[in-house]
Amino acid sequence: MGSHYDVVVVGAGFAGLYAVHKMRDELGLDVQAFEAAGGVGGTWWWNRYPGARCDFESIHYSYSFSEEIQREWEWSERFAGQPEILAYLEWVADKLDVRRAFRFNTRVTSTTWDDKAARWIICTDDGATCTARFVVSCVGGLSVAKEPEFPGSETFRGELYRTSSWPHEPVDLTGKRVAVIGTGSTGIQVIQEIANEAAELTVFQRTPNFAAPLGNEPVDLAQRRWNAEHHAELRAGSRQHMIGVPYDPPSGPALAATPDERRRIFDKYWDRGGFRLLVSTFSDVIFNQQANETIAEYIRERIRERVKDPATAALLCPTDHPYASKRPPFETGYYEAYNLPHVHLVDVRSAPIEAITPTGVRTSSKSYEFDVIILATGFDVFTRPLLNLGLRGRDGLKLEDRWANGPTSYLGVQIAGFPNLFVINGPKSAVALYNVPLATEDNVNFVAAALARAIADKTATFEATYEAEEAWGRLCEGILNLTVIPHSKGSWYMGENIPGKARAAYFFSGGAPLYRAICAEIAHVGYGGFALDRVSAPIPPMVRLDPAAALLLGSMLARGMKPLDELNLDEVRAVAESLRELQLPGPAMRVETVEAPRARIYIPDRAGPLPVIVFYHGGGWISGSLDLADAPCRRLADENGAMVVSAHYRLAPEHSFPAATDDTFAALSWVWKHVSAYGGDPGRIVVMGESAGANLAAVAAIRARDAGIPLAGQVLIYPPIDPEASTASRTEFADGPFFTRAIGEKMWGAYLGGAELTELAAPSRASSLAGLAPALVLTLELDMSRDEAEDYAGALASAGVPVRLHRFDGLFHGVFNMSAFIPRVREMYASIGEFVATCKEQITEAA
Ligand code: NA7
Repeated sequence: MGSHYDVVVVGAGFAGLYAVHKMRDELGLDVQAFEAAGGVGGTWWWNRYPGARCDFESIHYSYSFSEEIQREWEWSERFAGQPEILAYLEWVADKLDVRRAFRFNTRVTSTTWDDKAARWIICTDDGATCTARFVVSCVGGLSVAKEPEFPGSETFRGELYRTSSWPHEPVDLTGKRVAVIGTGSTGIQVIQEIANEAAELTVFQRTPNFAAPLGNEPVDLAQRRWNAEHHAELRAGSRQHMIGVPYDPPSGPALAATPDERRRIFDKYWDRGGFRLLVSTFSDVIFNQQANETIAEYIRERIRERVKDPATAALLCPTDHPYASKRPPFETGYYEAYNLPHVHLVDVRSAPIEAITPTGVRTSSKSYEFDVIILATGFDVFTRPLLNLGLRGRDGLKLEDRWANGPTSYLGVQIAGFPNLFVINGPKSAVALYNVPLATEDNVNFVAAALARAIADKTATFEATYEAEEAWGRLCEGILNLTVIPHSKGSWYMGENIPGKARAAYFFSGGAPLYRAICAEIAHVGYGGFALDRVSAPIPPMVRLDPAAALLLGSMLARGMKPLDELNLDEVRAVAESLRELQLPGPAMRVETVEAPRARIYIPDRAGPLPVIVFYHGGGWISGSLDLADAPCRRLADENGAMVVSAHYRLAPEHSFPAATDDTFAALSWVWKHVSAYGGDPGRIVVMGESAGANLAAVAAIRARDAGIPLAGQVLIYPPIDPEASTASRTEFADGPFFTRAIGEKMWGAYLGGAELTELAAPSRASSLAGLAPALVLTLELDMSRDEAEDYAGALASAGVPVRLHRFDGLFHGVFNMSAFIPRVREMYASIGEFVATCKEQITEAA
C-alpha cells in the first residue's frame, strides 16, 4: 500500500482549492489531492464551450475568505466568461500554492473504508493506492455529463462536441451546418454565441425554458475600485440572503398586488440579471402556482415581443412547468437569434430524436444533415460524481446500494455508513440555490472545524447517523414540497433528467441563512446528529423543525432578525405586533368594545345563547395587545360558534405582578356577570390563553374556582408555568428555535418585578388543583416551556381534573400567531375545536 495521508481531497474546482488550503495551511494536515483534469478549475476547466459564463455576478461568484484575493483580483465584466473565471482560479491556486498538493490527470477509481484501521483506501487510474484518515470529496454536483439517450454518436462523420468537455483549441464553426441539442442554461449560452458564426444553426428543443436577460456589461475602473473597497459589506449582505447574493428583498406577495403593480416590479427586475427576477420581485412566486403564473406569463409576453415569427415564439414559450421549477437560465440576445434566417428551431417533443446518424440527426419525422453536432444535454447531477469514486463504506456497503432509492445525506456533508468521508456541496446540501463559492466556503469551513475537533479529541470515526440523515431528508423533502419545484417535469433539480434515476429532493431549498444557522447549531451543540467514535449526539432542534416553520425561520433570518433576547422593550413590542402579518386574516363579524374592563367581544352570527371563550393574548407579559389577538379571536369565534371576549391586561415592566393576573381575573368575573347581556351563556365559559396569556388563563381558572365562578374549561396554549422549573426542554431549547431561555427569563423577571413567587404567578404552586375546570394543554415539541406545561397537565390529572394534552411536533413557541405561514397551526385550532365541543356537551349533559 502506498503513502498514508491525513486527508485526501478529490477535485480542483472552487471547493478543492479552498479545501486543500484550509486543511493543509490552516489545520496543518498532510493533504494529498487528486484531479482528473490536467489543471485546476473544475467546472471552469472542462466547460470551455463558446459563451460559457457565470450567471451570478462575479464579485459575488468568487471567494470571500481572503481579504487579499478580494482586493487584488478585478473582474472585467459583471458576469465573467469562462476564460476569466479559469484564469482567476489558476491565479488563486498559485497564490495559495495549492497546485503542488494535487496529482492532475489522475482519476480516483475506488474508495474503500477499512474499518479495522479506521481509514480509507484510495485507488487511482494510474494504478497507485494510498490511504487516508479522511476523504473530502470536492467533485462537484454538475461534473458528470448525462449519457445521451439516442444511439449513434460514434457513427457521426462530422465533428461531435459535448459542451462539458469542449476542446482546448478553438473550434471554427464558420461556414458550417451546426446542430445544438439541448436548451438548458448551457444550450442557451452556446446558441446565442454561435448564431452569427455558423452558416446554418439548427436547435433541437425538447422543452422551452424561461430565459431572462443576463444584463452583462464591462465593469469600468471606478466600479472595480468601488467593488474592491466594499467587498466586506457586499459579502455580509450575501451571506444573509436566501441565495447568497445581496439582491433586493421581494415586495410581498404577487397575488396581493394589482396587475399594474406586478408589471412595474417585473419590469424593474427583468433585465437586471442574476436571479433578481426570482428573488427580488415577489415572495410567493416560488411557493404558489397561481403567483408563479403571473411571472411565467410576463416572461412569455417578453418572448413573444422579441421573436418575430409567431409560430417560433409559441414554441419558445414554456407552458408545462412553473417558472424556476427548473433552474432558470439567463441570456443575451438568445431570442433574437431565432429572427436570423439561418437559425432554425426544431421541436423534438413532438418528434423525438431517434439517433445520431453518420450524416446528422434523425428524429421520428425527419433526417437532418450537419457538419457539427453540439450536445448540451446536461448532467447526471450530485449522485453520479460521488458514485464514480467507487465508494464502499462500513461492512463493504456500496454507495449504489445505499442510494438505490435516491440520495441520502446529512446536510449534504456526510452519508451514514461512510465514516470520515466528507462531501462539499453534496446531494441535499444548499448549493443548488446558493451562490456556489459561498456555499462552498461554508461547507469547507464546517468540515474543517469537524476535522479539527476529531483530531483534537483523537476521534477515530466521525459519521452522520442514519436517524439524522432521515430527519434531514424529511426536512429537505418537506421544504421542497412547499415550493413549485416538484411541479417541474424532467428537471435535474428532482433527478428527473436522467431516465430511471430516483425522483427525490436533491438539494436543500430552505435558503442560505437557514442552512448556515442549522450548520452553526449542529457544530455548537457538539455535532448533533453525528456519531463520534460511534457515540452520537442528539439531532438538534432546527433539523427537527416542521418544514413550513423552518422556512419561516429562514426568512426571518434573511431579514436580519436579531435574537429576541438582544432586543430592547420597544423592539420586543414591535416584533410582537409584527406577528399580525404572519396570521391568517380572521373572518368579518360583529365586534363590541367594552371600556371597563377593556375588552373586545367577537360575536358570530349564530343563534344564542352562545358559549363563551375568554381569551388572553401572549407576549411574555411585556408585549402583545388586543390587536395581536384580533385575527385568532375571530377565527376561534367562527370555528367554535362561540362568543370570544378578548381581554386587555396591563403590561410589565410598567405594571408588574399582580397587575396582569388581577386584570385578567377581573375580566373573567365581569364576563361571568355581564356576558348574557351580549348573548353569551355564563354557564359555558372557557378561559383560554396563548403563551404568557395561557399562564394568566391557568391562574384565572384557579381564582375562578376559589371565587365560585363556574368554568366549562381552560385551554392553555403552550403556557409558561414556573420560572424556576428545571426541565429538560428548558435546557434543550435554551437557544431556540425563535424563543430563547434568555428572553423567557427577562419576561418572567419583568412580570414578577421582584415579587415573591406564588400560585398567582406560577399555577403549579397552588396548594390544590382539585376541582379545576377540565383542561386542554397544547404544547410544542421544540419549546423550552414544553415540559413545565406537560408537568402541569400531569399535576392537573393527578388532582382529578379531566385533562387533554396535545403535543405538536416540529413547532416552536409562538407559532399560534403564524398561521398564514405554518399550515399546521390549523391542527391547533382543530384540537381546540374538539375540546370546546366537548365542554359544550358536558355542560349540556350536566344541565
Ligand atoms: P440542463 O439544464 O439539464 O439542460 C439540458 C438540456 O438538454 C435540456 O434542454 C434538455 O431538454 C435537453 N435534453 C436532454 N436530453 C435530451 C434528449 N434526449 N433529447 C432532447 N433534448 C434533450 O443542463 P445544462 O447543461 O443546460 O445546465 C446545467 C446547469 O449548469 C445549469 O442548470 C446551471 O446550474 C449550470 P429537457 O428539458 O430535458 O426536455
